[in-house]
Amino acid sequence: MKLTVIKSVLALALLASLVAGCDSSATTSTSSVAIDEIKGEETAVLTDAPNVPPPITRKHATKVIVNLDVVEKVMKIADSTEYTFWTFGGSVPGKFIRVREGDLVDFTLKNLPDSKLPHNIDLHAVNGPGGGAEATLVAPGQSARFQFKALNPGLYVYHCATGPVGMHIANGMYGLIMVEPKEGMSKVDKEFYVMQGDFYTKGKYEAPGLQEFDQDKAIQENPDYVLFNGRVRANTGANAMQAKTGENVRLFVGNGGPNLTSSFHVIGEVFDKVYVEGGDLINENVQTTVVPAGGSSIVEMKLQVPGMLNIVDHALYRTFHKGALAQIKVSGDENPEVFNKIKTQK
Ligand SMILES: [Cu+2]
Repeated sequence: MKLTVIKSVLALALLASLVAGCDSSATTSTSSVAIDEIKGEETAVLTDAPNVPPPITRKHATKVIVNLDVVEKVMKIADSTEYTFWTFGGSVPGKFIRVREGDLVDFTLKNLPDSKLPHNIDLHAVNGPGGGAEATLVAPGQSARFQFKALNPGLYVYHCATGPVGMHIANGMYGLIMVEPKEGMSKVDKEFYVMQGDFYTKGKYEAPGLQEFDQDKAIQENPDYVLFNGRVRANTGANAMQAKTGENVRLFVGNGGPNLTSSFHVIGEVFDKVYVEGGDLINENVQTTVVPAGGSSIVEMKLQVPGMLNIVDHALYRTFHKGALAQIKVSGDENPEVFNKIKTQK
């Protein structure tokens, strides 16, 4: 009799635990489906540097259609110097792509008919073979399509991975894709896209005319140009990025390489926040942040005083002799509590 009772109690306990187990697994799987459930579809807004697409405001995952063209074209690398760039979308760096964690990205890469070579794309945000490289290898005039789930939030480099890979990257084939976390990013006043790359030409820095790629210099990691946004003075002077005092500015920073690591620095400002390597880790009060080749960083700074902010690679020969300079023009009232030049009597 006693044994029967014990057995019944045990059976009930087992049943209860099974039911509880079922319940908890049912809850987990339901909530994970709810987070990632794809509702509707939209076509991605793609932008050229220094512009970024608007922040994502939707609270659900969707199918994001990305159409990116590979364009081989001659452009100025300096005022009197031309270079045959290979690009994602017609400029260097390539188009900025912005999606949300959990989105299904439906990606089509088209290699324009007048290209001379096959190309593909490896997006570092992809969990899958070659980051999409195998699925997207396309000859001139062809296109290829694949889908991936944006599982990991963060700022990721994408690049061409067609051999010789170093050469395709050295010719400008890289850009950034931001996967916003599902809870969104903090609000800021301005956002800009700044991407570094190193370039290797037969002629010296700013030698006039159309310059060819120099393989030996690339192997020696001895670039003639180290540039922000693909051109000497791309975003300086009249083309500087614009902001105002009191604004909080976010820079999405990438480094295509192919070779150099960037010591990314803004002269006359402090990074209040750095998303280290473009991931979740936030560092605060940083002077110079490392951006490796094939890596990224997100930096934020509240602009305190007016003037021209110089964005540099603090390996400074690259800035003064190889072109690594971009600028943010800050307008607004002086703020003598933060910075005040004292007049001295002679
Ligand atoms: Cu390529």
